[in-house]
Amino acid sequence: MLIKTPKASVICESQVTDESVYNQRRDIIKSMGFVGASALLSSTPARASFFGNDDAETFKTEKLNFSASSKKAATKLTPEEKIISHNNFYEFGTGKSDPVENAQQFKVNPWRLSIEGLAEKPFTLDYDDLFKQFPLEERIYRLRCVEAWSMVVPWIGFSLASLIKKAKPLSSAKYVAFETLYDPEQMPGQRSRFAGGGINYPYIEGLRIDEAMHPLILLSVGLYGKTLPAQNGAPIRLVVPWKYGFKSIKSITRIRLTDKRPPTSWNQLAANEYGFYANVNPNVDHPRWSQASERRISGAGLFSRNRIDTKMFNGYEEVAALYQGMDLRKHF
Ligand SMILES: Nc1nc2c(c(=O)[nH]1)N[C@H]1C(S)=C(S)[C@@H](COP(=O)(O)O)O[C@H]1N2
Ligand SMILES: [Mo]
Repeated sequence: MLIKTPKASVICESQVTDESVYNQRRDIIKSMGFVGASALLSSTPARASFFGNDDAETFKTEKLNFSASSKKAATKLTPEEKIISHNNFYEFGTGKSDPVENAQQFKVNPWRLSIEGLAEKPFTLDYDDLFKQFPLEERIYRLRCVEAWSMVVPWIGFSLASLIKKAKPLSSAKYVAFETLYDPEQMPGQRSRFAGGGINYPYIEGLRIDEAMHPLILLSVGLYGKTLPAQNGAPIRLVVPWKYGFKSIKSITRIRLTDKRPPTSWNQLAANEYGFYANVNPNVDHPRWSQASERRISGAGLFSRNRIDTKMFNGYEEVAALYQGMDLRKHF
């Protein structure tokens, strides 16, 4: 009998998560400054890159022109080096530091994002359009992962509603389905069930159309004044601030208006753990852990007390009307 064993590099990707290694990387990033830090990390010999092509050009971010939002941040921003080095992006590995290490040769230009389905005027955006078709603004939003950590991020982007409106949805459009790039050549997590955490790729997500039209939702093309780093979902990703992080799908290629509720990746993987709605809700626990509090990832040390209470809808109460009359324990 042939027993398949995963490649050694795959095993260590998911195992090396202990704090000393984590801290060591933080120090490297600090000493390098942000630019070039990830390039260094991806060629660190202790951890073989999935790509093994260290001569290839590494991912670069560029300055963006945008208008700042009028609202000031109520909380301190999460430092940039944390936002770009503690990620979930299973296409590049299931460990928190896998994306920063494995995504540095990700090619995002040329890119095509289509908006299609039940619309009068479906259209496609190419890479340059992503930054030009709609005015860019900065919005400081909290991102709360279902794993009970959170960050405060200065995102840059435009509202999803403006993109959907431009396509002129038909009245039969009840839901919006989203899809991430499918490219196993570039995304090692898509090459095997093991490497990609069991998700059936491409990663997919969905929203009800009235949720999708809420002005809070951002299609983000940047953070901290620059285009998105690869590990944060370059060149364009969703940010739905009142829902758990897994709704905020990265590196989107397709947005489809539909009359049926679309399947979603995490719900397909474990329906009892990840619902379609995924609203941040301290009163509905994940079956394996509590959602009542969260660890705010901040500039403070790993051992500092930065656990805070989780707020309903992640604090964005203005969306409550969308769910009036719904049992949010049933529709979690
Ligand atoms: N395509 C894709 N999008 C994704 C994910 C993923 O694995 N693949 N992970 C999600 C999860 S679980 C979280 S918490 C956020 C993390 O976003 P960040 O890395 O920018 O903080 O991305 C979400 N979007
Ligand atoms: Mo998450």
